[in-house]
Amino acid sequence: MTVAVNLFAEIDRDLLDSLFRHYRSTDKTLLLGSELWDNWQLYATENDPGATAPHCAELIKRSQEAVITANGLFLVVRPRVAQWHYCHYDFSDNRLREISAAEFFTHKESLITGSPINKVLEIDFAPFERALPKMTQSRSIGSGVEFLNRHFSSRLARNLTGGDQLILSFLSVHGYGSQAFMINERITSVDSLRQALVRGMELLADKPAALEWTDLAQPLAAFGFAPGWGRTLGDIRSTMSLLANLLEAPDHSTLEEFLDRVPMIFNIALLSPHGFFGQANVLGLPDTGGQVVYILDQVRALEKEMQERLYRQGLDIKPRIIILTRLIPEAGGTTCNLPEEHVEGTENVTIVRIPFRRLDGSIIGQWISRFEVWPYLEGFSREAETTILERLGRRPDLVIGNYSDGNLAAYLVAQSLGVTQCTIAHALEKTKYLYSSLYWQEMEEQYHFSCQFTADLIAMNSSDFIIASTFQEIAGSADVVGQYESYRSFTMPGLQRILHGIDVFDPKFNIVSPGADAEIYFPATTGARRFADVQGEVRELLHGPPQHFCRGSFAEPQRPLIFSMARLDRIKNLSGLLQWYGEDQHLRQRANLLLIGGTIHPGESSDSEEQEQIGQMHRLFDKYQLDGQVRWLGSRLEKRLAGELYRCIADSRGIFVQPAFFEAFGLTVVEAMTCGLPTFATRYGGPLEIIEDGVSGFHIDPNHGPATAAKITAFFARCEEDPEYWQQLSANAVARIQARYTWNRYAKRLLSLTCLYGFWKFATNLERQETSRYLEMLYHLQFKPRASLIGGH
Ligand code: UDP
Ligand code: LCN
Repeated sequence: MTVAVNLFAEIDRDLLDSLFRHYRSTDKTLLLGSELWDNWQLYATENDPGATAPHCAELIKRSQEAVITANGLFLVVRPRVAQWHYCHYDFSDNRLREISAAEFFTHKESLITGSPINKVLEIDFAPFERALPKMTQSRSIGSGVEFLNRHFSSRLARNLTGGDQLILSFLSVHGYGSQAFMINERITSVDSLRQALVRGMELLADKPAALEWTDLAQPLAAFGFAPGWGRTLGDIRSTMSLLANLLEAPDHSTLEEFLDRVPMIFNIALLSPHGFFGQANVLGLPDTGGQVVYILDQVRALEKEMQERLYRQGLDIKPRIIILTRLIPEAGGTTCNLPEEHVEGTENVTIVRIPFRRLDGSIIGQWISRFEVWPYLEGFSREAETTILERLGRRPDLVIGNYSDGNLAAYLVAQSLGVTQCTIAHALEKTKYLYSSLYWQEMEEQYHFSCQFTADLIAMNSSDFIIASTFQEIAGSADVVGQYESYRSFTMPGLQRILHGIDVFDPKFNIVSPGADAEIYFPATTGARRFADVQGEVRELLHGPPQHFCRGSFAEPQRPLIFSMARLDRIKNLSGLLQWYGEDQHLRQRANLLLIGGTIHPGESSDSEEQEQIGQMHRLFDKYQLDGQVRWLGSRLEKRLAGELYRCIADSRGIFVQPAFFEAFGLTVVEAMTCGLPTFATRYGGPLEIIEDGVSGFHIDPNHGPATAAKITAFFARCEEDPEYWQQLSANAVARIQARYTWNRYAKRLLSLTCLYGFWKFATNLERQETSRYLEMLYHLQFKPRASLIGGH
């Protein structure tokens, strides 16, 4: 009996048969997990499911979907994180068997195409991965580099001579321009390296501790050492002793510590083409939110950490970072029409903007939705590559892609330059839109998912490592499918069938969580640090007379505030929150609602989804007569103002609500919690992991508005009885963020990962030549023809 059929072993066969027939009687051909569950509950109340009902309930809870045909039922079961089984039940002979993903897709596709398609492109990365080490435990997912270290270190240990030689070869490739690092030409063999280390450490043993590399460079060079071992005598000595230990007995923690000290990262290029990438006046514009905030905070933290590392390594090199984004000539009130901008608060970080061009070379003037950028990316990447080389005068040490478009561009640049590629998704659209792959053809005109999902597959499979903000982003939870996990296998009928797209057990996945800018976001209780200079402006925003950019004002301003801020995307569901509030009289009596997002004037928006949401917001204001209790600000806030706003809302004992149908990570959640606001956030996506429900905030279900409104009302009621309760939630929120979500920790980890993957790429040829040829075909034969169909270029 196969694994999947074992899943059914504890369930009475008659019960299964009768339940499956019940599903068939719904006359639906496709049932989602929630529909399977609801129908099971209905079935169980109307029938006597018998003693095996709990096992059956468990199975249905773990079922993702079912396809029903005249003769059979196909069930997809995910018994635990990242484990998938496809099963078929035959109504004619009651036979249950496990089938392949391909067989399941053939039948699923026929829901769209009318009859099973046998010949369609099947994409399968599994054959390329056979020789690669894979993790097996789901708790290891997202800690890829630790796994690789353990795996390869034991191989190094088993093969001592080869391992030593490898480390020597690795050291000999490091340098900057004509300057070699770590070792010079005097060290030519492992033996000479060992001897040099003994002599070096002997020399240092007698020297005064205050000496630095410059004082010791000459005698150490005579033994074969080049700069990079450390600035202070103490650091030089400990780096040498780490290497000596490593050569004696390789173990993963010594290896990790040593590699972290080798100077390898001087320049980084980041690619983030879509949206309005600027430092002011952009947040809240279409396609412009957390990714911009993330990257600007990230580069500040990375530059600081790179500077500190290089200083400690004893090198006087100034690290450089370039962010490549799109130049938008018609940039509204933003700076996105400037070809270059220095990033504030950094020494050497620059934003360089490159335009999108049509086939004839002419420049596109206006903003383009992130769903329409595909035909321009190849040209963009080519110009980006030339620019990077011109600016840096050498290849970057790392190329980081951001979001689907930036990751595809990073693939093109990193492949061409032969450098390490890191992928950061920020958000994968596939799980955001229901049926986005099955009904791709119907959505193609607006969303072009055929391009996006193919680009995602290319980037995921080409990158050397992937950074995710949370575990759930990779592999979800017991109940929810992970964003990357959803690319494991899926079908886009008539276009492609993905049998093995990405494996979440691949050690390339690493969780590195971002934070919130500590200069701007800090607890409301830290009185002396508060931005007193903008508090008047905050009061105006909250209680000032109506302005061109706002609707509503508070008739009872002393009430606490419920606050939410997001781009006006449908998925962000600000209008949902407005509706829950409008419908719940108890909540309306306890608190006012403040919403910040988009613009209140449809004519000022160029984005169709945003326009539709603006109309919806106004309709709800009118329907529930909310103008005295809700204030909606369609304005873009300067950063310090935003930080102080969160704190002022905390002063009023208010809360933050994140009502999205899905939120990949959720920087606003981190910002609000950092400022000490009790936060209610969607249970779909990152907030599920950021918040511990009932401890450092609350999870809400955006599909159950009335229940959410009741949960919020109950919170305010409890706070009224016990004012300490608000305080306790607030303190727990601050503590949670400080323990897990800070940029300082992020930068250290990202740079360590870059060093470690750099070493393993060198050591084991993880370059995957075969995969990269396969990816090239996918890019040229599948992605490009689809991209060329997008109009206007
Ligand atoms: N933001 C803002 N004004 C707005 C909407 C958003 O300043 O009208 C900021 C918000 O403070 C946060 C970011 O944009 O820093 C949104 O990030 P998040 O991860 O919450 O969502 P995203 O927009 O990336 O989906
Ligand atoms: C995109 C999103 O949708 C958010 O959930 C993230 O917080 C943001 O990017 C930054 O990664």
